[in-house]
Amino acid sequence: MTPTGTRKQIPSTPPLPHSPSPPLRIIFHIDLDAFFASVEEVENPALKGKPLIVGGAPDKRGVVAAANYAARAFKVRAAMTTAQAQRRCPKAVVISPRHDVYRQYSERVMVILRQTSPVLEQLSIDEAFLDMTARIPDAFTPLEYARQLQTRIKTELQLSASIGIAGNKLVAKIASDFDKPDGLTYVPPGAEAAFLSLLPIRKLWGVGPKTAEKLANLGVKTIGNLAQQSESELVQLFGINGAAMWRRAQGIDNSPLKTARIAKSISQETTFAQDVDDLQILGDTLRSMSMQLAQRLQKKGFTARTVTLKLRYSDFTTLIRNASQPPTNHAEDIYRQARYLLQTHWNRARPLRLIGLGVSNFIDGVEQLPLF
Ligand code: TTP
Ligand code: MG
Repeated sequence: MTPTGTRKQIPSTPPLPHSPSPPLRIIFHIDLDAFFASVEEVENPALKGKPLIVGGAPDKRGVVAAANYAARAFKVRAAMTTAQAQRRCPKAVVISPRHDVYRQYSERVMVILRQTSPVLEQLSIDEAFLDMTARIPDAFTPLEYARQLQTRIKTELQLSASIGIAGNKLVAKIASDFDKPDGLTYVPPGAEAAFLSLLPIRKLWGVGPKTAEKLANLGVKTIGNLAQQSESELVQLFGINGAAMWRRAQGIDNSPLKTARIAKSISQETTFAQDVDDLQILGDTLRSMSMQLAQRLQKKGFTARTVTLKLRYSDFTTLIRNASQPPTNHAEDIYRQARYLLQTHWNRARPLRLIGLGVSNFIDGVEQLPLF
């Protein structure tokens, strides 16, 4: 804790003398190893073990998105130009990114994670926090349970992941990066500050290159150095960020997981270049939208009960009408309802500037978001 004398000088952080200490949490941070490159290895096992770069073409000033660990041994890193990467590792195979494929693998990983805990915050395509508080069976330690999760991802998807386990998001994320690849790092309660102390300040959230330079001028290179600074001095130098930085350097972070609401409706709409009164054109548009909605439903593993049609006339008056049916994710069913709604509700004397189609009332839905 801060000495009382210094805390008084900090206008931006309210004093917390009597606030109860937050309950102990168990947070996992899972980050896949060399994700794009690892997916390419799964898709083509002949690549395994060879230096591999996923990135833009060198002659088109492309950059490295991911390099497997064999390529990293040659100091190939993400974000360097592919040309430079090839100079460092001439033997590396270079593959153009296939984002659709990576997204599919990512979704499969997230399904496993969501089965492990529904309290999930996805941070990027290959990483997520899981709140595991009260979700680890008594027979397991957090470390053993994380190892099981790691093994499951390996067995089911052939992907290797690193997991950090700690009492908060900040430390869990730094821990997952601590022993990559295939890492498993547990920071028990009370050990946060000691774990962080030897790491460079750049590992801390909110410490960018400029802040790091300013800190280095004060002789602050490690997180431990930062933790030893006086909070008030950091506030003088960095304002409110100084106080936040000081807290993080002690390993303190009470931020909750930002769990996304699962979308419970999906919709599409088209504004026509010119107003349309041709039933054929409207029908074709609805058919193509039905096919796309069905595909999106199938991808999410949902079926929907309700189809919603939106019509906007040239004077901008807008009509929204629903019809329900047994749950479906077939384009034909959606289209049939869409046609029925169009024929029932469209005043053919009035051309349309926009048509929209949506599906909602998902069969395993929890929460309904407004359509359109
Ligand atoms: P990261 O998790 O940062 O990197 P990584 O998974 O390749 O390697 P690590 O083992 O260190 O976790 O990013 C995940 C994916 O995001 C990465 O595989 C490719 C993509 N990505 C880019 O496209 N550009 C970038 O600059 C970075 C850093 C990542
Ligand atoms: Mg990764």
